[in-house]
Amino acid sequence: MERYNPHAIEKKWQNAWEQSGLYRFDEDAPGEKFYALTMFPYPSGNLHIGHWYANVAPDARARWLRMRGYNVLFPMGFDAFGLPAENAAIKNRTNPATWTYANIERMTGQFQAMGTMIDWSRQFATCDPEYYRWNQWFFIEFYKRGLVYKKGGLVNWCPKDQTVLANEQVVNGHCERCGTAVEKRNLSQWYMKITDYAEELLDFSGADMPEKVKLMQTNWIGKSVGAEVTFDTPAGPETVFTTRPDTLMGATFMVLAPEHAKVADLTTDEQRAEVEAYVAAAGRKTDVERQQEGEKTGVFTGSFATHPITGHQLPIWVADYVLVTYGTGSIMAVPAHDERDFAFARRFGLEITEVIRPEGGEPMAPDAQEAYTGEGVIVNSGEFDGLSGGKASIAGIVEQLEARGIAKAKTTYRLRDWLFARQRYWGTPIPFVHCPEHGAQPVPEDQLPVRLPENVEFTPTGQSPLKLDKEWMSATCPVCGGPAERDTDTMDTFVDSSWYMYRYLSPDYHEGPFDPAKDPMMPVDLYTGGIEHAILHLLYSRFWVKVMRDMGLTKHSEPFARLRNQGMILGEDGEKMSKSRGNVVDPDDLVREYGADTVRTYLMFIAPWELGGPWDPQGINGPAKWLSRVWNLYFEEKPTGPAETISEADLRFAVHSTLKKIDGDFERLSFNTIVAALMELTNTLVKAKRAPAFGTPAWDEALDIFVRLLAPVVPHIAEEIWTGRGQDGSVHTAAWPEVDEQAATRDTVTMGVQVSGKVRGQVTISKSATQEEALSAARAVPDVARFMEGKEIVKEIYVPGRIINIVVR
Ligand code: ANZ
Repeated sequence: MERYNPHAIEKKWQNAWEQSGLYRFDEDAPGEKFYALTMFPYPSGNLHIGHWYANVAPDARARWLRMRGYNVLFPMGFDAFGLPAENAAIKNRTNPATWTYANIERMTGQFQAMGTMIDWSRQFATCDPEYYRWNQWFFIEFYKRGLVYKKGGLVNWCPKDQTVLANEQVVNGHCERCGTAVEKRNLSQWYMKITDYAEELLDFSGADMPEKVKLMQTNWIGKSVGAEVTFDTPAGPETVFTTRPDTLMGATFMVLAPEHAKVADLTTDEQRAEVEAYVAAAGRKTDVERQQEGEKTGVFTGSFATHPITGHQLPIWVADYVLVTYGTGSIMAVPAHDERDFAFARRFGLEITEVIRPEGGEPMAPDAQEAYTGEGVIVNSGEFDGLSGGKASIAGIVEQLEARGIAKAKTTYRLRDWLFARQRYWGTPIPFVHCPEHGAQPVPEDQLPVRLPENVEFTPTGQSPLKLDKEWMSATCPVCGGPAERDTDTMDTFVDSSWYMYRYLSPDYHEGPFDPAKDPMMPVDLYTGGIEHAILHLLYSRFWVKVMRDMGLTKHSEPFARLRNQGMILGEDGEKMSKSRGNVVDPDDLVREYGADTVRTYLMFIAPWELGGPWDPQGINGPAKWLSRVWNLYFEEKPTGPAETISEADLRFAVHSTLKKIDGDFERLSFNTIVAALMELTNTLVKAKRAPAFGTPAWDEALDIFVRLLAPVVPHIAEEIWTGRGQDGSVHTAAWPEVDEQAATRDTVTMGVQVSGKVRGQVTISKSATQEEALSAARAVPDVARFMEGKEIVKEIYVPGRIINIVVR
């Protein structure tokens, strides 16, 4: 008999599957459709262990569904635009396209070595002109719908990447990609009006996503319900946004953001030098510095605002704790009930007026150390006194203020419009031309795609590299036919992943981004990937699909019906794998040493899939040995050794209860327990070879079922066993076995018996045993009896199916 040698079988089967088109998806094939998708990788050049971890388990699950009769689409592509390609190309003096396509080829080979059931006939890269042409088409369609606009203003600028960034790409004031502190620049930029969909994006009823992901998106959208209140100022009426209109009578001063348009007008001559210095200093600070909880800073403008109810004169200050990008960029400060205002008032000796008092509480002490932010009764507020105040009761207050024309109900969102343009080379060119006569005009559809020029110097300068290709830049105005200039910005690369799930449905379709006849394949039934995409990618793609729906392109409102996140495989040291830490595990090396099936098994077994965990270099030996045992089970002569007592019923119980468990585990995406169950069943089968069950119909059934159970997890060895047994076709198109419920259940249960908390023996009892039956059977177990000898029983605990504990003294 030959020993298990993965290298002799894996390549062979991969080639055979490829040749027979085994994994080609055919929408006309029978079976309920199922669209399983794993987030596509960036073509960095190498599939690392994290890619394997992310792909292997969903691949196994897609295979399981297919064997259960679903018609499964499981495609893959490459998210190919972006800065790394550009940076690598600069470093290696090549073109980003050359670098990217070479990487794609290499990584496709690595995916194939994994033995996945990916349908490669549908593969595309987002840098293919046939793909990005539809980004351009969408951009123009969105523009026609009023969802794309160009606007000047302060934007986030990464000085290292030399490009603007969307708010979503700024993490705690730093560039999400390179970690450089982000600056603000005043630039005119293209935006996408995602804020039109803010409210709908808060509705997750059509998207089953982990709570954490929903929460992160909800916080990012940041809905605040409150009111707008207008104050008169010497520079005209100024409206503030407040979530606490119930505290209006406690407003004792007003604060403007340093960038607020009225600052210059409101600043008196005496205050001008101080205010200008402050505004300039604030402009030099990064957002991180401004958001830091330090001592509050600010300056008085010299002007006053008029309180809309009392007519009191409130001093107007400028302070950088007020953000120009939120609400109206100005606030009414209520120091008694807002912590930031309180700190500010204490620092600058401003008035503090209590207007909310806890039910039955004492008045706020003059030397109070903090603001009171809770609920209570309104005080010091004239006609409003005695009403309840606090976040919960603002609706009633707003109504009253509205009736008196003082406030207007207002809902504000933290979400900003999506800054869409980048001043870099490797992205989709914005399909607009600028005509001196007719301004910005979309490129006519029949001229799409506007292709990236190939020979440009793309070292970042802060200006788009496309500006350097004068020939490329010259165009004609679609309105007057006169000379015009192409827009030289490229799109944010998040556009590419916003609708790619539709492209897989008809990757060669030329009449539109996808063939509308394939729309019923959507939404993706199960989308899997990393939690790092919880906000940007998911929010953008959810937005995109809602617009597609409103355009009449799709019937769906959500791209992903169900989302699940895998965890991360860390280095042996528990740290994130990285070249600089020297803790990177290379899957290619592992495949060379152990074969893909072993690596697949280990990655499914190593940890609960959604948690991940540290790599254990010893751990892979277990799966390697297991597969050898599996191999021997089928291909080795009947072994000699002490006889076992496994009966036909025992064997059928083991097989069918395992099958049932595995079905449940696949359903719940509990992959490590699937491998554990397969290993346990292997032990039983190996023993059964030396037991009365051997050679019976139950034995044949066991071997026939077991090879099918192996197929999703270890596709190569399963295929080899399948053919080795002389079975027809491929195991991967074989039917998944049906659970025989009767065989899968047993009315007995084997439980450990504890004496004073330590397990001393085992007892097999009827599941319907009474407490007394269970305990007397337990006491009769010889090892248990031994530990009870000469002792007094103080307590006996029996939890059916779980615990038997006899406490002695
Ligand atoms: C008066 C007030 C009284 C407020 C009080 C709070 C408590 P969220 O919940 O995050 O939406 N605010 C408004 N615009 C701001 C800006 N541009 N920069 C900094 N702060 C701003 O916060 C809304 C509250 O944050 C608003 O309600 C306003 O202060 C402040 F006892 O108005 B409040």
